[in-house]
Amino acid sequence: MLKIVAATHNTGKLKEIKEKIKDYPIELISLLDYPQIPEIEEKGNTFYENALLKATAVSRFTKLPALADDSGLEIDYLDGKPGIYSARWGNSDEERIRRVLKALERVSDTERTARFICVMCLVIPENKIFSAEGICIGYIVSTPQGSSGFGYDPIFKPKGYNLTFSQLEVKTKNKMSHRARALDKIVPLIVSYFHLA
Ligand code: ITT
Repeated sequence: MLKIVAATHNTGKLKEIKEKIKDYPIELISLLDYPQIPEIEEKGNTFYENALLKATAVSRFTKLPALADDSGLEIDYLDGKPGIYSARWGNSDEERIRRVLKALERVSDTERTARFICVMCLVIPENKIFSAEGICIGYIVSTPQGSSGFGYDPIFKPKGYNLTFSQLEVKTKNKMSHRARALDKIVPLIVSYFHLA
């Protein structure tokens, strides 16, 4: 059994990652199992830099392969904001959503285009780094809809669906979300490197 630490406290991300690796002999633990790990400052300028920072810090601390996810929402009308600042856009999901909707008040449907980006990075201590990016395009609705998922899910409709991430079935989001796409690239690299299949 391969033990990997997910370098995250975000239970929404964890669920989605677990679902994608469930058929492999991987035990996924997370920062919730290491309350003593100091807060990692996300001081990078890109999703990749922040994912690498998180995975490197956690692999050093735990001496285990560490998988980090840095992700966020880029809104065209806001010149790509909140982007890498998506988690810091407010103190709770509700506050972050309110701030986005306020910034898009009276903005027409055609100008509400956005994309979710996810960069996943696996650091194997003193050995190797794997990374992968996934993007999901769509637009921001004007009122939150649905109750599943996490973060900005209630206000994001992926292109080609007339439902928000929060209204879609969990398994549908996990087929085409930014995170699903990044995982679909990085999981085979992990499986092959550790001979898991
Ligand atoms: P960790 O750093 O502990 O992994 P975090 O929530 O702080 O958790 P990020 O720094 O990567 O994660 O910030 C990502 C932000 O983008 C955060 O506010 C998420 O809620 C949001 N986000 C990322 N993926 C999302 C998704 O699939 N659905 C909704 N919101 C998402």
